[in-house]
Amino acid sequence: MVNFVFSLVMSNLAAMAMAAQPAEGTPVQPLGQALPPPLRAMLQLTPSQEEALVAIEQDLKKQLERILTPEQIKVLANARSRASARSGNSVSGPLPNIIVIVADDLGYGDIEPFGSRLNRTPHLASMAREGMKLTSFYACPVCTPSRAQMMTGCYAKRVSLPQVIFPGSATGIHADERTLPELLKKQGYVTSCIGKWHLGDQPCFLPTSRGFDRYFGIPYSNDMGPQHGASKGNPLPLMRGDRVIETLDGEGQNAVTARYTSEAVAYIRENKDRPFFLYLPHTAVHVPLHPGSAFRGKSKNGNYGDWVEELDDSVGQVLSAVRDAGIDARTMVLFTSDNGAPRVGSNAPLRGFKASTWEGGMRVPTIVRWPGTVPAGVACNAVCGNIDILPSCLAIAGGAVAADRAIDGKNLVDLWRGSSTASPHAAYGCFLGNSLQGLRSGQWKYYTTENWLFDLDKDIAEAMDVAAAHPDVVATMRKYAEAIELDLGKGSVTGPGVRQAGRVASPVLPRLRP
Ligand SMILES: [Ca+2]
Repeated sequence: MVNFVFSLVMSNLAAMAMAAQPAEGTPVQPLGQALPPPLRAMLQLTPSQEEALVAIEQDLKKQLERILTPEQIKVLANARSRASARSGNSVSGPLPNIIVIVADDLGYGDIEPFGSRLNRTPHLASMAREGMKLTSFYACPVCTPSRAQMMTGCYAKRVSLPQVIFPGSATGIHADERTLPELLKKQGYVTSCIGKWHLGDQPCFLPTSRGFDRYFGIPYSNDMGPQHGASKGNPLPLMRGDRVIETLDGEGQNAVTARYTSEAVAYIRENKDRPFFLYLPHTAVHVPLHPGSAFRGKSKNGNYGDWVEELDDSVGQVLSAVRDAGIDARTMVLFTSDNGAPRVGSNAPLRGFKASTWEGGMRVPTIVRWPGTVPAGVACNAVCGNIDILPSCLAIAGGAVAADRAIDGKNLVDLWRGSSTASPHAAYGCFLGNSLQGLRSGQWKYYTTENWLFDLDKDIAEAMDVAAAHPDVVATMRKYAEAIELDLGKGSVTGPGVRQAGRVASPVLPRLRP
């Protein structure tokens, strides 16, 4: 045991070297924190063991500073950084913070860095200049399955959440799934969900029952008022934790983006000194449209543009909070949307709208920003999607996906670093509900039922079927589709790789009055 602990401590000598000689602007690791949180979590140390380890670390650090020159300490620190990079683990020093911002129903062509000239989004434009645009990033055609994919790292069909769920639904993420916040907590993160959850409103399915320390927001879409009946809108429950704290009417909804943003900024300030995961799925810009009063009537694109511009302002406030907290270089921020826009928005230059597997239904504007790690001002066209968020975030937190179950997502960190431009997916499945309607592989998009093939490099708008000219590509795409359907089943058939959703026997509607 002594040798084991000693080897663990020795393996982090270089980390202590970094603490002894921090690079300019690098926060000094507190003594006793030299063991990375993943190792600390694995060891499950008792308080007295922690104390003893701290003493050993302090002693070793002193000896290190006595024996080695400052130059040698720098060499050690650099060697550790290189080792981290080789292992795909971005951790060198404190674990990076992770912020995932998700817009609701925002289209590919709705923001400046993806071509909008209608909506003013200077903060997202700036985020793209400081980071990487992911130009072939896929969500799902609708809300719930997209969120299931982000939280589980699996195709929604695999975890049996392929359809939109409604207030009082009996289903949610199964307790046996390992959600992204649960996995990050094991790595030592604190976790918060602020915004639209849409993965079940029963107590056992709420964010605080699925890995988040905190929750604040409207638990489903903003058109699901009582209870998705004729009024199709208000009132809506605003929750904190597992309780309804307010009932929102139209005015209440107008203020919701600003309130989410204030909560997010406060959370960043409060947790800047420890690794945190902030998941910020906005209610904006899903219909009915509720821009805040400061933005109403200000855009050139009606209420929709007003709300897009408020969303952009919110991103700006979050990034400012990160900068002001001095954690810019150790905070990865990902911005994306949960599906393409309906007709009120723009998916230009893509074909189709929300609720379809045309590119416009599920290819979404996505930006990753992490100064010093993600190169600035570049675009990556490798095929990837929101099933990859879980493995990628876990990788930068020093963890790895569970080996005891199928996880469809892949680690995108090499793409994000710019050290690779190759998609980790031979083929990415495009599902509508339980049906595998299409596949994206490299430049090709293939539709399984119609036998249509589009060359997206030449025809991003999917206007010309070229299947007849490329029988070899069609044959390969069919093989990919067969492999997925062998695993997950064809259409409504449940394949061997499908796992059950969580289900309660007697669901209840959330009480609208607190
Ligand atoms: Ca949506």
